[in-house]
Amino acid sequence: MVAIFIFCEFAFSVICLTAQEYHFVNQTMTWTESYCRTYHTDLTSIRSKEEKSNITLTLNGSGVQYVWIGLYRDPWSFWSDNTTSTFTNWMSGQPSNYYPPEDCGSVYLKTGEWADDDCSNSNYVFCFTGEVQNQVSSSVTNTN
Ligand SMILES: [Ca+2]
Repeated sequence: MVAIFIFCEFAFSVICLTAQEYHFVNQTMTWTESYCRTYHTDLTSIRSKEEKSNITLTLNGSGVQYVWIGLYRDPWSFWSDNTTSTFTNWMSGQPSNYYPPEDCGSVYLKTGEWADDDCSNSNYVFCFTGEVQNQVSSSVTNTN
């Protein structure tokens, strides 16, 4: 499943920066497996309501519940592609660190809301292809 969206920045004028392709990977894996970096660019970031909508719409009706996204605890403000944003969309009660460590972020597709989860759990993954800055290490250490 592939979807392509154009992202625009609204500053003094509208500048469309990059086209991103989203790729839903129809197999489950841990957050730290580097599938997205091997075959695409990285796990996807969700830095705005528009990105959230694009992703939930892409997978609408797929029956998938949770997918890994490029969110990790450090301290939940950076994405694995090294972008950052003030946009957050946590599920009520999350991040919970319920089974410590829950250092990786997933999105619940029915609502588009986020939950922290154990990085070694298996989830479907959502990759993107596009421009990146410096990627962070794909290994996550417990910072508690
Ligand atoms: Ca949690």
